This record gives sequence, C-alpha cells and structure tokens, in this order.
Amino acid sequence: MGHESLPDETFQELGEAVICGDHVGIGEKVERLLERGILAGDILQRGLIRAMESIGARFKRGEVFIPEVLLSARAMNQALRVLEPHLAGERFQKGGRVLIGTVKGDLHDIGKNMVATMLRGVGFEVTDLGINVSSEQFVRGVESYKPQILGLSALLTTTMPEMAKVIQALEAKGLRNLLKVMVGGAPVNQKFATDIGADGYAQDAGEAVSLAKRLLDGR
Ligand code: B1M
Repeated sequence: MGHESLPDETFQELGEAVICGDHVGIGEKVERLLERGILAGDILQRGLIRAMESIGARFKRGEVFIPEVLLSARAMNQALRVLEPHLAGERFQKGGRVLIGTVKGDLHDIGKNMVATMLRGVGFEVTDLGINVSSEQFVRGVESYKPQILGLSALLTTTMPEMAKVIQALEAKGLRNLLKVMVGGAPVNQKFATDIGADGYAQDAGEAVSLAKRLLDGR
C-alpha cells in the first residue's frame, strides 16, 4: 500500500471515505472538518486529492479495479459538492473565466472535474460543459461565455483528434485569437498539444492551475 500518499491524521477519516467509496457518509466528514476551522483548500488538497492519488497509484499497481475507482470518484464528487461553496469563500484573487469540457466521444470526467474544482478553488469562474462535447458545442460555449481560457480533456487515444477539431472550429469562426486553449488527460502530452496548436498542456490538476494562471498573465 502506498503509505507515502495517504492523508495525514486530520484528514485520515476523510481519505478513507474516498478510498472506500463512502459517498453517503463523506459529506458529513467534510462538514465536521469545516466546523473545526480547517481550510477548504486543505481539505481538498490534503484530504481528497491525496486520497484520489492513492487510488490512482493502486489502480496502476493492479491492486484495485475500475469499480473501486468509480466508487471513489462518486464519493469524491459528493465531497466536492459540499466543499465547493467554501472554496469560493476562500478566494484570495479573482481569476479569469474558464470554459471546460471532455471532448466528443469521450465520457471520462473524473480528472476534468478535479481540474474544474481546483480552478474554482483558486478563484477562476469555471463553466463546465460536461462530457461528450462536440466542437460545435464548444464554439457555441465560447460565443456565449466569452472565456479567456478553454480547457479540453480527453482520456482516450481515439478522442484526442477531437481536440484538434475544436481548435480548427474556433479558427474557422475567427474566435481562436480571443482565448487560450489548454489541453490535458492521461494520453495527452506536450508534443501533441504543440502539434495541434494548443497554448498549453497540463499533466494534472495542480499543473492545470499554474498553467491557467500563466496563460492569463500572458506568460
Ligand atoms: Co476508461 N479508459 N474507458 N472508463 N478509464 C481508460 C482511460 C484506459 C486508459 C483504461 C485502460 O485500458 N487501461 C482506457 C483508454 C485506452 C486508450 O485510449 N489509450 C479506457 C477505455 C478503453 C475505456 C472504454 C473504451 C472501455 C470500454 O467500454 N471498452 C470506455 C470508453 C467510454 C467513453 O469514454 N466513450 C471507458 C469507460 C470508463 C468508465 C465509464 C468505466 C470510467 C469513467 C467514469 C467517469 O469518468 N465518470 C472509466 C475509468 C474510470 C477509467 C480509468 C480507470 C480511470 C480514469 C480516471 O478517472 N483517472 C482509466 C485508466 C487510467 O487512467 N489509469 C481509463 C483518475 C483521474 C483523476 O485522472 O482522468 O487522468 P485523469 O485526470 C488527471 C490528468 O489526466 C489531468 O488532471 C487530472 C487530475 O490530476 N487532466 C487534465 C485531465 N483532464 C485535464 C484537462 C486539463 C488539464 C489536465 O486541461 C483542460
């Protein structure tokens, strides 16, 4: 078992709830930590994300399988619902507007949801178009929300080309230069991002936050 990535004492019960997939009891555990005055950002980072990383590592080692990952993700999403209003309260700076979604043909949303939550946590205003989002829907979303950053997620090698299609669709509508495009997801890498003309690639939710900040600053 990957002891190194388990949450510390304070967050142990919460981490166990994620790992065991306890979506019923997890909300109350988050509330109890908040009542003790623990910062929502710490609950997210040191409790929830660490536990999810631990599940990811166990999955890689073949110690848990898709059903367990799904149960953990459901518990994580429930915890995020309770935590999110509090994360907003801790915003220390106003971020920009981000439109995010998982590309067409792809139903994976756990990582994309984590990226959205982390971005909201540091003050970005995030609109999430969900999963299986076509390039036309992304274009319509850009026209109505006018985001500074568009975030595209893909978890399947077969759906990665959809990211290029979205960028081409933005170009065709004359919208490409009005925003930055960031891409991510397990099969995506920096080379692919560069090849399709994206402005940036992030490997995980933490990196997505620093990248979004950099893109917004124009660096
Ligand atoms: Co699927 N699946 N899946 N799956 N699934 C993978 C991706 C796969 C690698 C498993 C495997 O075979 N080893 C494989 C893809 C192979 C490939 O293309 N190379 C695969 C497959 C094949 C499939 C199906 C085709 C299976 C089938 O039906 N035969 C099918 C496809 C459905 C579809 O999308 N059309 C399918 C279905 C499913 C479930 C529905 C069962 C479920 C998804 C549930 C859901 O998302 N609500 C599922 C799951 C859970 C997985 C694995 C096990 C876990 C993915 C995950 O959530 N990871 C996955 C195996 C794996 O990745 N090891 C697998 C945890 C998450 C926190 O990490 O999503 O990588 P991740 O997100 C990270 C980063 O990638 C990054 O930050 C996140 C947080 O750190 N990131 C971004 C993600 N998006 C970003 C966007 C950014 C920046 C960073 O900027 C905008």
